[in-house]
Amino acid sequence: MALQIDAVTLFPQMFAAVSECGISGRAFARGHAELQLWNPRDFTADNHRTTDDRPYGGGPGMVMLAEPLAAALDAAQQRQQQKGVARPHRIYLSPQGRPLDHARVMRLAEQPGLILLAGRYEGVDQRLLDEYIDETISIGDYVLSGGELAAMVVIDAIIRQLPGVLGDAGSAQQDSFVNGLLDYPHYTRPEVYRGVTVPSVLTGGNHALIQRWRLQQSLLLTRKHRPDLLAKRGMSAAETHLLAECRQDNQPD
Ligand code: 9WO
Repeated sequence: MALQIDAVTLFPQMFAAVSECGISGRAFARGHAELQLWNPRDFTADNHRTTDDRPYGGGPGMVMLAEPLAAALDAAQQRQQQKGVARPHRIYLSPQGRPLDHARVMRLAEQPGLILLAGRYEGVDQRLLDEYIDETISIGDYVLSGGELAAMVVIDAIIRQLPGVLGDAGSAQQDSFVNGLLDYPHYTRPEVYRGVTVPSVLTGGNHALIQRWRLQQSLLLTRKHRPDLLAKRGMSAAETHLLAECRQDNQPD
């Protein structure tokens, strides 16, 4: 059964980036997932189609009204139920959420249905969040202009994990992040580009050596840029040896 995704957003046009392009676009076209967008502006009752108001307690900016969001979320939930999803998992995108990582992506990919709420302005009335949201997710420690780009990041990351979306080659290549390390560097033709030659091990044809070099590069890059990942994951004796044997020069950025 196709993964059912609904997103509530003031800017549904933005989601064309994920629904029409690349691997995710193809996955939607082939029916691995279905995306329905809901604009809270279409669920307003007043002539001005108001979706925001000033914050109680004062301060700068505006807060999204609970009522139009509730009506849009109810419509989304109704559609999910028509598609056979009794209890869709409801996610709000916010810097205040739990950080997104590979493990969380894999658990979300097991859900039959997801409803994503993308906020704008300075945020959403807390009572709406308390009533509707199962989980708040952050894609990183920075503020965006709204939750839409974060929602698209979540959608893209999940769709790549659905069975059949990536070919066999793609699935195998993914093992790189599955093993908890950063990816190794990639090279393609020409063998000499502006005087810089591809590392000779990659053109030497010894596949055991190539595998060993790639793991070594992954370990070096992970130690340099993401020591937190190495600490969390630990290293085998063989990996420790691989790291110890390379010299300080000739290392990736
Ligand atoms: C706006 C703002 C303006 C002045 C002072 C403080 C402020 N905070 C915010 C703010 O957090 N706005 C958010 C915009 C409200 C919820 C939706 N928006 C959002 C989501 N921005 N960034 C995200 C987000 C989501 C997931 N992961 C990283 C960032």
